[in-house]
This record gives sequence, structure tokens and C-alpha cells, in this order.
Amino acid sequence: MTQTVLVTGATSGFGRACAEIFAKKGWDLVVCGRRMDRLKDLQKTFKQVAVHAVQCDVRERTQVEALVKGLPKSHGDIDLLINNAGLALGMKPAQDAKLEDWEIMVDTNIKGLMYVTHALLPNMVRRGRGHIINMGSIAGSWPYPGGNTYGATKAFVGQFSNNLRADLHGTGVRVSTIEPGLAESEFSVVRFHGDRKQADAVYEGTEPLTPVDIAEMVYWLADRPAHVNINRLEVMPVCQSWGPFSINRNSV
Ligand code: NDP
Ligand code: 8X3
Repeated sequence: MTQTVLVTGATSGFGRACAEIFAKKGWDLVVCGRRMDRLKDLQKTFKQVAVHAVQCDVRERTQVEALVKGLPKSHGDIDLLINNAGLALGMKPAQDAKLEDWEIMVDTNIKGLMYVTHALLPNMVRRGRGHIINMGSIAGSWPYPGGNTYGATKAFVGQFSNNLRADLHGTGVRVSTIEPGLAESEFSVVRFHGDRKQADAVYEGTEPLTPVDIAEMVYWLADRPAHVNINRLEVMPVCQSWGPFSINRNSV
């Protein structure tokens, strides 16, 4: 039986790569994001499967609810939700950060992910099957200067996923989080408000993870047998690890 995956933030980066790999494996797709031209492009590209494309800003609860209510019969039963839509905005210390950026990250990474999950869960529970894969980040576990609200939103993703698993005990619905480190996509261009030079500097001299790397891991998570739940998968490129604690040597 053909399975159906709903990917949020399918217009770029990890989400687009996920759409591609699942299409190649024969899954039908529901793809969403704000850029309709790119969604239409996905429909044209993945002709071998049924692709339902919906323009949706996950920050808007009514848009998310309309997306789920409006799913055509062919795509009505979502077997897998990839809660991927998200962003970082800014990397300044908290005391210099823009409150508007913080609000957008909370509205997208936390509230948007909640809205989509809440709208799709009842049908998964009713069917006694389904899988939710949430896109976390190493920033949710490991602090770094400038990570402030972004990292905190991803910490929410990790704990929300754990708590979902506790609530869904006995329902057959699976929940996993994937927590990537440095990965090259449009992420840094967005983070630095379109400043490509600053974005490119993030990856300079490195071999970062790619969207395909992440999509392959997401597919692996989804492809485990139905009795197996991978709770959390943290992944970094080899070029990335931890630094020392910062110590202020002018503190006496
Ligand atoms: P991209 O910027 O390439 O992709 C982000 C996607 O999210 C786009 O498709 C964008 O679509 C969508 N999106 C953003 N805001 C909204 C919104 N309000 N409503 C609907 N869709 C939205 O970045 P990545 O692929 O790298 O990021 C994907 C996820 O992975 C994010 O959650 C990010 O935090 C996380 N992540 C990224 C890492 C990295 O280093 N790249 C590492 C760890 C985690 P559109 O603009 O069309 O709406
Ligand atoms: C993105 C990875 O390290 O830039 O979530 O926060 S990091």
C-alpha cells in the first residue's frame, strides 16, 4: 500500500531533500511552505508519485487547520509527518538581539510545529499507526554564543517529542527527533537576513552536512520496522565538535 508523507518546509534544504528521497521510494507527498512557485516545481519534478502542494505559513493556526481539513481523499491519511519548517534569525548576543526575530522563531519553530502536530495526531491515533519526525538541532542541547532563542526553540522540540512519546504510549504512533549540527542549506542566508557573505563564512573551510545526508537519515528513521522507535538522533559533520568552556581571565 502506498504511504503518504507530509513535509513542512519542503521548498528548500532538508525539507526539499526529504521530499525527493520519499518520492524516489514511492511515497505520495503532501508538501507545504510559503513559496508556492517552489511547491509547484516539486509537483512537476516528482511526476512518479501523487504530490499535493499547499501554500501554508505554519505560524498561522487557521492555515494549518485548513491544510489538514482540506487534504484530498487520496492524501487524507498521513503515515509520516516531517515537522521540518523552521529557521534561525540573528546570531547576536541576547542583549543586542531583535525581539521581533525571537518572536518569529518561537512562532515558527515552536507554535508552528505544535499546530501541525495537533492537527494530524487524532487521525494517526484513530488509525493506530503513524510517525512524527521532528527537526531539532544540536543547538537544543548545546549552548553557544548567539544561540539564545533559536537553541531554546530547539530544546522545546526535543522535550515536546519526548512528551509526545509518553502520551502516545500504546497507540502505535512513533515519534523521533533528529538533531543535526552544521549543515549547508538556505539556513544561514535566512539567519543573516540575506547577507550571503556572512552566510558563506559559516561554511568556509568546512565540509558540512548536506540536506541529502539529513534526508537519508530521516528516511532511515521512517523505514525502521513498525515496532522500532528511534527516539533521538544527533549528528554532526566530522569537522565539528565541542569547544572548551569560556573563562573570563579578567574576572579578578
Ligand atoms: P532552509 O532555510 O533551507 O529551509 C527552511 C524551510 O522552512 C523552507 O522550506 C521554508 O519554506 C520553511 N519555513 C520557514 N518558515 C516557515 C513558515 N513560517 N511556514 C512554513 N514554512 C516555513 O533551512 P534548513 O533546510 O537547513 O532547515 C530546516 C530545518 O532544519 C529547520 O527547522 C532548521 O532549524 C533545522 N536545522 C537546520 C540546520 C542547519 O545547519 N541547516 C541544523 C539543524 C537543524 P518557505 O520559506 O517557502 O516558507
Ligand atoms: C542549526 C545548527 O549549530 O547553527 O540548527 O545552531 S547551529
